[in-house]
Amino acid sequence: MESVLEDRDRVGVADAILLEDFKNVEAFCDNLHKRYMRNIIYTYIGQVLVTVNPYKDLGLYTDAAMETYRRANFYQVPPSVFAIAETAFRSMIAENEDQCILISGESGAGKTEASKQILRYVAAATLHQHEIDHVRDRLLKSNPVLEAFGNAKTNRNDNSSRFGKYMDIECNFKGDPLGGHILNYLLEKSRVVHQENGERNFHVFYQLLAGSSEEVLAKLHLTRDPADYHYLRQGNSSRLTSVDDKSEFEKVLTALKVIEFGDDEITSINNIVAAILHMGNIIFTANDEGNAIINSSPEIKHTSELLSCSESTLTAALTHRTIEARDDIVCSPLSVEQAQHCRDALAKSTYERLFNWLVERLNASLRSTDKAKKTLFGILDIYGFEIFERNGYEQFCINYCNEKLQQVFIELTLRSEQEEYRREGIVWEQVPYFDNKIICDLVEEKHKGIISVMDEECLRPGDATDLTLLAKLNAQLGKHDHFSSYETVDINDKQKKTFGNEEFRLRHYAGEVSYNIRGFLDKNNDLLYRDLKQTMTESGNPILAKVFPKKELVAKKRPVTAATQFKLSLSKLMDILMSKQPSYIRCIKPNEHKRALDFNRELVTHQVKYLGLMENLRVRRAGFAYRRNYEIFLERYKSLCPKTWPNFKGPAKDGVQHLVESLKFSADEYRMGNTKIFIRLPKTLFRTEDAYQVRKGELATFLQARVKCFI
Ligand code: AD9
Ligand code: MG
Repeated sequence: MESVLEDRDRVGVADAILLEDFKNVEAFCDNLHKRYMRNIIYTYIGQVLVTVNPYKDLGLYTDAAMETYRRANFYQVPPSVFAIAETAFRSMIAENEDQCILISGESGAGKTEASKQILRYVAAATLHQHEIDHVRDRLLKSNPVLEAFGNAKTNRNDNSSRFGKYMDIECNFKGDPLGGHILNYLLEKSRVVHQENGERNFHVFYQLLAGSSEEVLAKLHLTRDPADYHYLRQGNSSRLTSVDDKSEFEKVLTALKVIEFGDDEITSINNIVAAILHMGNIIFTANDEGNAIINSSPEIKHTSELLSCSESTLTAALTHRTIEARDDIVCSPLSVEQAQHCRDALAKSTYERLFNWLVERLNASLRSTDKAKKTLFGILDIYGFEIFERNGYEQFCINYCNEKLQQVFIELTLRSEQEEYRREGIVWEQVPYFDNKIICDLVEEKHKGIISVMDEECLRPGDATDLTLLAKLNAQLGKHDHFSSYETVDINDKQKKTFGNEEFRLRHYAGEVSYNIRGFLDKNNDLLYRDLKQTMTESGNPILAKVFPKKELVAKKRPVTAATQFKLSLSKLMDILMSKQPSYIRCIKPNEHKRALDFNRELVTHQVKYLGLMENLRVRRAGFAYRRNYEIFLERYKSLCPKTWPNFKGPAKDGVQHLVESLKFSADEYRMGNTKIFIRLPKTLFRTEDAYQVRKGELATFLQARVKCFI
């Protein structure tokens, strides 16, 4: 039975394409609402899956539930992430084509949860064999490890991804996983040293304190209480009701064991994490000359011990800066403020490099030794669009990334729709839609975009500051439709008073965001003084020695800025995504309170609009709402026409032709494509479906009567 057609009065339509009033955002949201209140969180727009975060466990992801989707036809089972996974998986095997699942939506909408279920589904897809089970376990266990180090509580989401992740599962021709590869994007490392009120540092810090044995804790010179650490207490939110740090840490340790991390590796990791906590507690005071000195001797002692470097070298590197000028080497003392900045830079850089090392280490353990040809099944789960009270450099990068993904969505959905019409030989009507390329260009265009202006200002010797950067942005981009700031807005504009004078505002596809310019230059420069680098290259901790290679010290070229690096890695990601067969999951957040069964109409409508779901729907409906392969259509409705019942011998297309004639479809109601029938309006389909239901009832009564005759 075609599940998308069932119970439309009670639970709405499972595919929004069947909505009578498909241009109306109200009708679309009504449908989502109706379903959501009955715990149905999934709805399709054609092949695109829309999900609304239920904020409670609905028992949807049991092994039994997974089994119902195995080899099931997309339209014959209720909408689900599993159906998306199944369809992509089947098409990977049948067509030998690389796939990718793109999951988008704002922070807290449910992307990471969806990505985990997809991974589970794909990893569990085939029979058990020792070698394959091994790969499967490692793929699944990479998640808790990366989440511990890369996720944190924000004011939007208690388990917010603070890095972008693209994972390829490498499969053989049968779909068995042979290996995997993870690409990670821009970790929000500023969180290591600072958290806004109500937020936390990365989970692993709290987990280490809550979950380590007394013995380990003593070795790391740590206490149990997060409030003892400057890097953990700034958000005033170190305990979470929704997360048990202790049991999460156990899961992480188990996962590390499954991935075959050695005890020595785990000790090295713990030492680095603990060292960062001690580092945050190092206090600088000014000596008589106003230069920074370190008074807190236990902290520097523990830090250097755990980083396996010399205490005196680390002390010197945190309080001095050596500059090589021509043939001269000048060592100058730092002020207290500079030294604090240096300390934070070291903490951030050390953590970021540890994270990158972890990803590399996971990749090494996921690397396939099998020489067989592999097809790739990719899953993209990246940080969602963010608007906070105060938005900084990180939000700028995250939102830019979301603009790029929206581009891919527009390009691929419209393109594939056009291609389908062309393939089927059906005339296509153009649908207008908002193309956000203009915003991507504003950010990334060479020589003109925000990133270029920022890089220029970073390279300018002398007196460049965040405020000179803002002035330059105003001068160069002030006239752009999607850029504004206090300076560029007309004095008579009522909006003017809503601008802070250290902000610029971007009109994103998802809404307006004001970014505070403070910290932009520094974060973009992302420099670590040479003295600190040198200290770290001498570390006896094997991970640190690896991630701070000596060759970095002799590199003459200035490293590329953080934003340019991010731009380059996103551009590579776009190429990866474009080269694969995409499937989409669009996640919607129903309310701001992480509450179940709370459907905020305004909030949902806003997301539906900016995600471009209405355009998506219009494009799908531009000509024909419903399309189905001739074989499937005929199989379902063959009982409605004497010529096709009980079986039609001949091409399915001819059978369908008889069927539509018998059902008296008018010429305008449908088109016969090369492999599919296209039906213009849902009501035609519903009429057919109703006739089918009646006929099915008749048949059932008839059969029952017949059975009775024989008893
Ligand atoms: V962010 O951009 O990384 O900040 P995500 O990834 O979109 O965000 P996430 O998947 O982490 O959001 O979901 C947030 C929370 O919503 C989860 O921690 C769950 O508590 C809850 N959630 C999300 N999806 C589901 C679901 N399908 N079933 C039950 C869910 N709970
Ligand atoms: Mg996430």
